[in-house]
Amino acid sequence: MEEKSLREVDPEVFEAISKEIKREKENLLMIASENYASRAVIEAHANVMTNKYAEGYPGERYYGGCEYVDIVENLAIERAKKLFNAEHVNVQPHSGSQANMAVYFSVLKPGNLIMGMDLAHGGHLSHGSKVSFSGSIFNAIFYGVSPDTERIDFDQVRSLAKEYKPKMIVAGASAYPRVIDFSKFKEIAEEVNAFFMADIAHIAGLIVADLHPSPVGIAEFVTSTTHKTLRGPRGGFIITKKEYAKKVDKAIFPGIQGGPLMHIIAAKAVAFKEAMSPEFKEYQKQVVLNAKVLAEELMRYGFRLVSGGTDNHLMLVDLTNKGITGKQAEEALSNAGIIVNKNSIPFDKRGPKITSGIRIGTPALTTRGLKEDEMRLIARFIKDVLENIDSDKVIEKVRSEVRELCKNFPIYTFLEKEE
Ligand code: DSN
Repeated sequence: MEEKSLREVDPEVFEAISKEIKREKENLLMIASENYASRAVIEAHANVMTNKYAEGYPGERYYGGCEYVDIVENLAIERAKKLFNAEHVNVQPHSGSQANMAVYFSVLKPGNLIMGMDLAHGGHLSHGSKVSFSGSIFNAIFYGVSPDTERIDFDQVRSLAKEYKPKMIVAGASAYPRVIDFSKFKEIAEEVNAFFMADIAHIAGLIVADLHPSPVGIAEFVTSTTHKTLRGPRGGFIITKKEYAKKVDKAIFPGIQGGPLMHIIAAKAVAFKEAMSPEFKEYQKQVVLNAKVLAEELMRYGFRLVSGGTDNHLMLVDLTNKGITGKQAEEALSNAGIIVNKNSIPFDKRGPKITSGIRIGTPALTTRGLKEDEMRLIARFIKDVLENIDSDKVIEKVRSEVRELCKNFPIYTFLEKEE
């Protein structure tokens, strides 16, 4: 076999990857669910374990030659168990949605009722939305936030649970800036004899650093991704109590997945190791502090934040009083080198393709080393752009300030020779 480099074999893909590296270096990545995986994590999943079929679990595979992939899967499992104080972990889900799918299939039957957080109030597609498998295979009802506090309305959670008796209650969100009270959810689940699943994809890193209460030991099932605040490779995992271990493992394989992605599992093992370090805890503290400072500065500039602030790594900005839509804001900020996503706000009058808000997160910028002073500067950039979205001059000025700031916080220097 000829061993040519990617650049030689496929210059188009090589160039797109090179441009993506440059984009990640030269912009302020503020999408709350994104991060910069470490060099070790990147190296761990760009390797020959992508070649290996390993259907089954360590020690019980359907293929020969699994001795080394067993090592990495066992490392990933043991590290995740230690990190989250878990009885059982499955590290094979290809994504957060597949982790959720496996949990549903492990104890529910098609047509059973699940109750999750309304997507329009910050929930997730895979928590019962009609347009996802979760809402087409299962039936779903939704709770949301209260209009006054914009925090989860537990009176509504309880009354819906009592009226409809869901088989499973799902907590977890992709656009909720406040602490989630998992114990309260569990209390309600017990009252109606429902399973309780907590999806911690967004806040897993905060949980590891004790900056958010953990649902492990409370919920029967905890699902997560590895690439958000946890800063690992793109993928998912499931934590469960011992009594559901077999059911969950079977639901993943052979239930919904075939061969696990062993190169990704190797990178998950590395990410879990990194998450055990004291530096990781310091990093998470800074993520939360940065979000707090950014939120305060934005409010000082007259932006309205959903629920009046943030407890975690993200905030939702309601742009109604600024007379612009989320779509306009996303585009203008992107032109200035600030990457966020338009996002519905609770009770949004606009549809999901336009929206009245944007979601902003601090995990990736904190990985780059940005701290409170830079958050104040970025709040000013955001204000300048959003108050002048039709001014190319203002956007160009902010764009050059963003470039300067990015230059002062280099990232992925080990990839420079690849560009
Ligand atoms: N799409 C992810 C997010 O941005 O939060 C959730 O899957």
